[in-house]
Amino acid sequence: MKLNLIPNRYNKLVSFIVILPIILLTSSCEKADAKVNDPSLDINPDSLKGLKDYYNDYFPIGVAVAPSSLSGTSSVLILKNFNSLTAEDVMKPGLIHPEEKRFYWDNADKIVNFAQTNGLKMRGHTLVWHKQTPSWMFKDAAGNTVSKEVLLARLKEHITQAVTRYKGKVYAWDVVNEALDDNDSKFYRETNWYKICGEEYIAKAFQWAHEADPEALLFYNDYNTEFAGKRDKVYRLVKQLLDAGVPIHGIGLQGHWNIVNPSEQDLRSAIEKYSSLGLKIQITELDVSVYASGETSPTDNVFTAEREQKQLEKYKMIFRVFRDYKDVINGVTFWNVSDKSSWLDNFPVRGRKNYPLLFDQNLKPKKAYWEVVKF
Ligand code: HAH
Repeated sequence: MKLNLIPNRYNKLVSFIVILPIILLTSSCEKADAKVNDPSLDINPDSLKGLKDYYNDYFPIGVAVAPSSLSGTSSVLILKNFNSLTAEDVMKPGLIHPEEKRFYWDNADKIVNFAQTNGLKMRGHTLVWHKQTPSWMFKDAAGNTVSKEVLLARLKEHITQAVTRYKGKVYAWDVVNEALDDNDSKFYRETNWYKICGEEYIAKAFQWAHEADPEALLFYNDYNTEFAGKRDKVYRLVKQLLDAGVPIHGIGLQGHWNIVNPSEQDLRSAIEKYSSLGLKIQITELDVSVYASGETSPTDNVFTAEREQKQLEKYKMIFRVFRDYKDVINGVTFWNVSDKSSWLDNFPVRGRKNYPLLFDQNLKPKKAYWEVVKF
């Protein structure tokens, strides 16, 4: 009996020592396997790469930011995924030039300095626009509309100051934003710029930007550039400028798209038409709204599985097309960092939550992200 007891106990001990680690090992392997298959978890070797790394051989990937995005977790996400920055607002005329003799650079400087310190490219947005432009520009001291001469002189001063300050730091400028009308029956948008100066302000803006920094790439930037009406106008405007010898180097397609538009065909034909001018193309303000353009009052703000699927397919298609045209596309910039906050939360419907980007509200890559990097 005694003799039997010892081996029996010994056997149990041996099986405990041998089997327990095997059980532990197998279960931890299963966990590790599950992690490898789940792309959102950090153990995935792919997740060491950011968006910019997947697109290293294609084009820089940028993001529009506010100075407040440049700290905390959002700055970590930015540095991992993006290699170009645009100021969402703080370089716009209304923000850097609040009064005739006063410039305010602090916020713009913060973004430019962050780009410099971390080796990111920097785009400038924007020198001439009809929105977020200070009203003093168009008025004299008595409140009357200024003459063409006065307005052009003010525009020259604005452009010269901004472009000179960031010379060698901002590699590309959206010189003129949205100067063309949405309506097919009109060509130029009837802004204060147009009403006071006529079309001349456009060519002059490019000329003054070029004089201030001859190395900077100068863009005309607009939205709806894939629809036949706006597309043909943008083509005509840019061709006219080129024919007149105006220093313009690229066309910025804003890329404020949605789950329905643009179609692949419209996107391809726009890129082909613009690139036939011999210019570079950048996608300057990309996002894909989860609402179709006419959809102004959905019953809830939920990012449904159906919207998620449509968005993912749209993102997959547009990046496939971008890759096909990598020889002419030399930049793709997203308009905002993550679904935590986007200008589309308040446009075109104020307070309607949107989910237009590749990172969710917790700054994690969405399913659409994994489609964009899978090629
Ligand atoms: C863009 N306009 C602007 O270029 C950008 O500066 C701004 O921050 C957001 C969007 C797009 C647009 C709009 O503002 C109004 C109507 C249609 C399109």
